[in-house]
Amino acid sequence: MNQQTYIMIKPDAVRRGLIAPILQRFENTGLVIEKLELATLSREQGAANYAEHEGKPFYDGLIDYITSGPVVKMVLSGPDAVLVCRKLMGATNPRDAAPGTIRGDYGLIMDANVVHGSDSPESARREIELFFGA
Ligand SMILES: Nc1nc2c(ncn2[C@@H]2O[C@H](COP(=O)(O)OP(=O)(O)OP(=O)(O)O)[C@@H](O)[C@H]2O)c(=O)[nH]1
Ligand SMILES: [Mg+2]
Repeated sequence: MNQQTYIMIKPDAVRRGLIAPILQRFENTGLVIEKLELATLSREQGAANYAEHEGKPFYDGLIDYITSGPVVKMVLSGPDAVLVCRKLMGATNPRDAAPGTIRGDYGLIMDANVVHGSDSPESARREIELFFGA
């Protein structure tokens, strides 16, 4: 099923100069990059993206981190784009992410796990509207 997903290269990866190799991984799949923009998230945008985690012990640190510097925001599209990107990214904790996945190859710790990707088509719609408008 052709669908869109929202992907973000997180601040730690941008700081480390990893935009190009990470973009390459997504392009290698054959998914189409529909939108691409460098920006620093406001605290409101960070909070909206991670609303499901409000109140958890790691929440404040998560918002500090995601707003700590520029991110690369993207919309990718293609067959099963949400699932394809989640598989390519690997497990949330880079320690558990398989080699060959983006988090497995470029990440070390849960608090700075390199990339964000929508976890369902519904999340994708919400996040694309949040970050790129309707
Ligand atoms: N320190 C800590 N951070 C967590 C924990 N659970 C989630 N996080 C952070 O919160 C982010 C969002 O969590 P989830 O949405 O459950 O994981 P995810 O969908 O793989 O990650 P995102 O693509 O960033 O949304 C993760 O990427 C982690 O950085 C936790 O138990 N401890
Ligand atoms: Mg998530």
